[in-house]
Amino acid sequence: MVLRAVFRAVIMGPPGSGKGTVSDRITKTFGLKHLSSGDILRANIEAKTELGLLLKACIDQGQLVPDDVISRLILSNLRHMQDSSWLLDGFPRTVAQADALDGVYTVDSVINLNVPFQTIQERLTSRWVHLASGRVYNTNFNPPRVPGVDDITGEALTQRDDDKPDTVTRRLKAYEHQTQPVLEYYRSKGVLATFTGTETNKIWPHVLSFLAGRVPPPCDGQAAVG
Ligand code: G5P
Ligand code: MG
Repeated sequence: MVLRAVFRAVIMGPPGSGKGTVSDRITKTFGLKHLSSGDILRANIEAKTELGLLLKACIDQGQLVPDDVISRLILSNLRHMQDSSWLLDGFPRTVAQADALDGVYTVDSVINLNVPFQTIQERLTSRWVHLASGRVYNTNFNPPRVPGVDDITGEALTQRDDDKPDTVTRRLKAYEHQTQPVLEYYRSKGVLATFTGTETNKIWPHVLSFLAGRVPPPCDGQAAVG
């Protein structure tokens, strides 16, 4: 197989399936740049930008934001990463968004985390996040060293407004109706790789060996497979 200089990947899966958690392991191991649509939207809400104020209600209700808005936002961020390998988390999540991405970039691999819906609700009610960095904790799975405090910065952790049980149910519905068709889109292109399980630690070794044969080494040589 001929390795290209850059590798472009998408990570998909229902809310709470571990996209952020696995993305963190992938970026640390392979040196890919990570772009999370949810993190970008939450940063806009936190900074009270015009976009953030416009979209907050939609996100808090567990609905997807409009395709044209999110596609423009993500594609403009990707323009600054032209020469880097990247991993997109949370985008695309409709077929219209996948088409918008496909119009500009070829996606090499799509990692699909197939985690049962029953596993998810409990995970999200015990999730704590560091908003500025997107670092994710869980009081059962990967608790912070000090409760309520980010390990790296020492800043306060918060819970996401859209992690309330009713909102999680709406997010799962949106996933079922609007995002699952995107899996078929990528399956038909031959780039979909599905990893099924209920525990990230059991899924991760499979993702690791899948990517090990595909991701070219980073130019700065800082990250290593291990
Ligand atoms: P987001 O931010 O993209 P979701 O709903 O896709 O949000 P989410 O909630 O961020 O996904 P995740 O990243 O898949 O979940 O999961 P995670 O954070 O890594 O793990 C969840 C929790 O489980 C954490 O506490 C973690 O520590 C824990 N955990 C992980 N593995 C295990 C395990 O093995 N065991 C246990 N016990 N725990 C574990 O999107 C948010 C909103 O933004 C808008 C929408 O409104 C969306 O609802 N949005 C978009 N709208 C339109 N188009 C787009 N492209 C959009 N992107 C975002
Ligand atoms: Mg996430």
